[in-house]
Amino acid sequence: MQRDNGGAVTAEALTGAALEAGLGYYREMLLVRSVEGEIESLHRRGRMHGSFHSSMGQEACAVGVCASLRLADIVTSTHRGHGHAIAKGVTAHGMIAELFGRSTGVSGGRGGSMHLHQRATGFYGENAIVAGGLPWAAGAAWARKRAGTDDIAVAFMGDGGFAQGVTHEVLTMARYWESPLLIVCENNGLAHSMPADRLWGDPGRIASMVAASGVRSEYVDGTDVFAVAEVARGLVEHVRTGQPAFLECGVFRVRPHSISDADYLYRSRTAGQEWMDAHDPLAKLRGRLGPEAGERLDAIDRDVAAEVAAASAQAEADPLASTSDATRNLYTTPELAARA
Ligand SMILES: Cc1ncc(C[n+]2csc(CCOP(=O)(O)OP(=O)(O)O)c2C)c(N)n1
Ligand SMILES: [Mg+2]
Repeated sequence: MQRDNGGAVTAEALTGAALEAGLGYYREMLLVRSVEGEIESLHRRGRMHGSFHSSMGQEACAVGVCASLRLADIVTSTHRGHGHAIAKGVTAHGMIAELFGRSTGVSGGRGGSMHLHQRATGFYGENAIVAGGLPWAAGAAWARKRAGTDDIAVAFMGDGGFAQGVTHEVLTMARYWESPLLIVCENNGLAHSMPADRLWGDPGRIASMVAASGVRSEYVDGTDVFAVAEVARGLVEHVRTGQPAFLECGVFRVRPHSISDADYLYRSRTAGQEWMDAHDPLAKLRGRLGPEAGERLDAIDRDVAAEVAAASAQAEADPLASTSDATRNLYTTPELAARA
């Protein structure tokens, strides 16, 4: 959900505009949860293949950050990017069809789960290289500044990405060039099996390391969508003035690293469920919106379930991407294109 008004929402008042914003966040977060739930189910039933990294537990971060973005702003993502894509505007059908390898997928069925992108929504792509989206976003941010716009680029990354050299190069260049780049680090407590606290200490420490480098940096509870939206709005405003910023969101990886990962080898089998019982961002938001919103929330539940079911059925029935198109849209130069 993107709001061109910058999302005038406060954490306290849950009437009027704040209530409407909360219902919007709820719908978007539920759509992420439901699309990923459908993908998981399709995998379990042997109908969908390939890898899949669930972002369950991290929905409020994607939705809260993208609430302050415009269509013209761009987002780059990670291997765990379905939530970012949906929050930036990719539809349930476009995503599920993409993972089915259908020609109607947002990337024509050629991107799959970890390389889907959609230029029209400004979702400039997931990728499987840890922190690989940062230099893309840094280049896009600088290009936008040079073009004289106040559009910005947002790069999502994981806590593991902070150990990558490229992250520090990007921070240095973005500060030096005064690039409109917001880096959002989803600290979900693990980089595969490496606990984040062993590398970085308490949540908030990554943000404080970045702050020490001179880049404006904040930490927020990534399970509270109102808090994320509010902090992100401030940072986005700052970035639009032509400065980089950094946001660390404290979240949790509820599911195994990927659908085929044996996470019980390095943490308890019940860790995800226990965390959800106490901190589920959707349940938290539902509670916050209060019993008066109950009927509207139930209607959203029904709408989203119907939307995802229809999207999935349509996607599965759609035509497969054609193998004869396999060499289309590959990297080229004007010179090579002229010779082809
Ligand atoms: C450069 C690089 N190194 C290692 C890997 C293998 N790998 C894939 S995901 C991952 C963990 C990433 O952790 P984090 O950045 O915290 O993201 P999360 O999976 O927690 O969302 C690793 C090490 C990779 N894909 N790329
Ligand atoms: Mg992580």
